Amino acid sequence: MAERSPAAPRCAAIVGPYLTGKTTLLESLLFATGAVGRKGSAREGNTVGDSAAEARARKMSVEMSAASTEFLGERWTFLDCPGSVELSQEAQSALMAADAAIVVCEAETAKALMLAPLFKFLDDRKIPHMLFVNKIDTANYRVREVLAALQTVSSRPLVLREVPLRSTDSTGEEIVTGYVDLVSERAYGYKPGQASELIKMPEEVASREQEARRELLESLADYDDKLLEQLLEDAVPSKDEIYQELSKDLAADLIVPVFFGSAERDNGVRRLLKALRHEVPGPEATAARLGLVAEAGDAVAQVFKTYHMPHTGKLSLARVLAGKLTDGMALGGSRVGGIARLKGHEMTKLATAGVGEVVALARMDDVATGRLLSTSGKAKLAEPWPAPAAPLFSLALAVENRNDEVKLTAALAKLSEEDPSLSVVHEPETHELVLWGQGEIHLQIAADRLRLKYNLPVKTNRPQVKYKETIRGSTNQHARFKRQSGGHGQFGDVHVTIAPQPRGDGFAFIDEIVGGAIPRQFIPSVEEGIRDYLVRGPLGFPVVDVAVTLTDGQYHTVDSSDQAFKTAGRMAMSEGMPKCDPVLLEPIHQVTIAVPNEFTARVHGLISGRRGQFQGFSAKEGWAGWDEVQALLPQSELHDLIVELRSLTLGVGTFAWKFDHLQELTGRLADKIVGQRVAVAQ
Ligand SMILES: Nc1nc2c(ncn2[C@@H]2O[C@H](COP(=O)(O)OP(=O)(O)O)[C@@H](O)[C@H]2O)c(=O)[nH]1
Ligand SMILES: [Mg+2]
Repeated sequence: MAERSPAAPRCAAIVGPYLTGKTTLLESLLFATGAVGRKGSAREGNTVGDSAAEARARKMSVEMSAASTEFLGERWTFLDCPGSVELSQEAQSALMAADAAIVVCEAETAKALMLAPLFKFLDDRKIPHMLFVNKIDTANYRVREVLAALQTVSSRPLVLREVPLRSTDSTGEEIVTGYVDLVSERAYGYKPGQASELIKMPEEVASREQEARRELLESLADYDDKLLEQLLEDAVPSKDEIYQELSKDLAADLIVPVFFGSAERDNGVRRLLKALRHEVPGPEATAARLGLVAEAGDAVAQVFKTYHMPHTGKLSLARVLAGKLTDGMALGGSRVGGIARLKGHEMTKLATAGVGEVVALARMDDVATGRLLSTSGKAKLAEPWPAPAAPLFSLALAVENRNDEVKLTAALAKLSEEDPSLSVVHEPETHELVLWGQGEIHLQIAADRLRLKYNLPVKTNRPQVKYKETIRGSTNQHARFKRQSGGHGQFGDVHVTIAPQPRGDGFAFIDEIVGGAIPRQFIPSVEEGIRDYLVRGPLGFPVVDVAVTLTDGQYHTVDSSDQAFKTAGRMAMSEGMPKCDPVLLEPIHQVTIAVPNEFTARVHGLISGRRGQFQGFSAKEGWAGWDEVQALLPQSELHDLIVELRSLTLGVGTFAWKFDHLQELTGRLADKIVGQRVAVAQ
């Protein structure tokens, strides 16, 4: 290929399911490019990608990690993303900022479905991506079988860029020992920890190589008439032409080139690097993909991740999409208080950062993830930023030391700034601080952070369900509050009728006092006393849907007061309510469960097993082969729904929910809930 001037800094996100070897691949990419002298390993927990204490503690990636390196004179930033479905928001943010994605998967067929949501995101947003089939050293399936399985979940054709060379090892197992590059038609033998060596093409692979090359060219010809004509005439396109087609089709997300190798053994990694170098589009193409509109001369940076570091404070990770950033400049209304390039937790200060760079901007206090910063303040992206994932799982948090409550609130604000799929709610009814997120692991990582980063050990509990209670019967109740203590006494006397209201109508207070049986000015106090009572009814829960009519009463010119009538109102309720056949109300949510349709029948079982009411299902719009099941489910059954749903569906099933109505709950379950409530109160 012709010599070219160095390209602008580029950025690739490393994404894919959990444990496929992404962090190991990053380590191998850094090693191959000389950014690290000695490779860390995921098993030993000393990789660049997993340098956070929480990652080390859990032996898994817990957040996006950026590492910058140089390959053949060109700058690259790799974004190692966590693979857990519970942390997919991180990957989405990284993909927005990257020029391309390296999708890492294992040489497996059974788990292909796990890639469906990721491919969908990439294709919906036309993000260039290549596939790296990792762990080829221990593969149980052939690359072709893996591709066939993965093709069922990718809307774009997966196109092999290389074919494996195999031989039999000493134990009689067939292993992959190298590859043939389908464009250059050169064969390479793997060498552990080193670049592969050029070898003579083994004769027995020649026909397979020819066939695979033909398939590659045919895939490319689907998007290029000139190439199609050439193929029909049996002409052979030049290598340069093929490389150009590959770059063009990758940039437009028309095809997904497929590579394989072993990140752990550094096999196939330099091949991947070369493909990145030659085929991945630059930051201008990414700005165009995102629909950047900026004024001439504007410096523009997209913030795609926020970190709060113990010593450096807030860092906003940003991709420069236009112009040049300078330390100290005003950008999007904030002053840039430092620019640094990252390699995991290692930072290198820069005075400026040009187009394509991925840098951490320090002390941009008012800047949040997703913000597009520009000097003019007017730059815009047409592409919408991914919405924060809706909450699916929650835990109530309590600090072990009560004095730490203020610190906890501040730390949680930082955590949810770092991770928009995490949110915090103060529940006034239950007095709980509830942390919402994407699953059990997600929230445990948050708890780890509180402990390790903020020195705030917390206890986590299943949050209380917001039960309510109401009544099914009515009663007339008289109550008199009278106290004679020395000079000034207290006197209030009320007659009320307590009756149920239709579901959802709430509380009503009706004043039917005529002829001044209770003077006007005391009536609001009666209502206040009644409302006070409603906070906790006879079953121990907030009371709803009750009408109280004040029908009659008496007063005393000297001894009556606001306080006396308030107490009388309250007394009338606590004496009258237990006679009105109280009943527990449980919140019922409207739930929409989304799953690949092979699991729809099982979702039925899941709903009935959780006291749910199946309402119907339909094809999920825009998701080929997926269904959406509608159901009504009690809130108490929603707590770990996502856990069971994921275990049924290889992790891809999800749901959306919203409160629908309150429903009477009687019988053993109700007795148990009330019993527990009474026990807590005593
Ligand atoms: N056999 C084999 N194991 C690998 C390879 N790459 C990674 N692993 C192992 O797979 C596990 C998960 O690796 P990691 O990089 O943390 O995966 P991630 O969750 O995708 O970041 C670790 O135990 C690695 O040692 C590989 O190429 N071959
Ligand atoms: Mg990882």
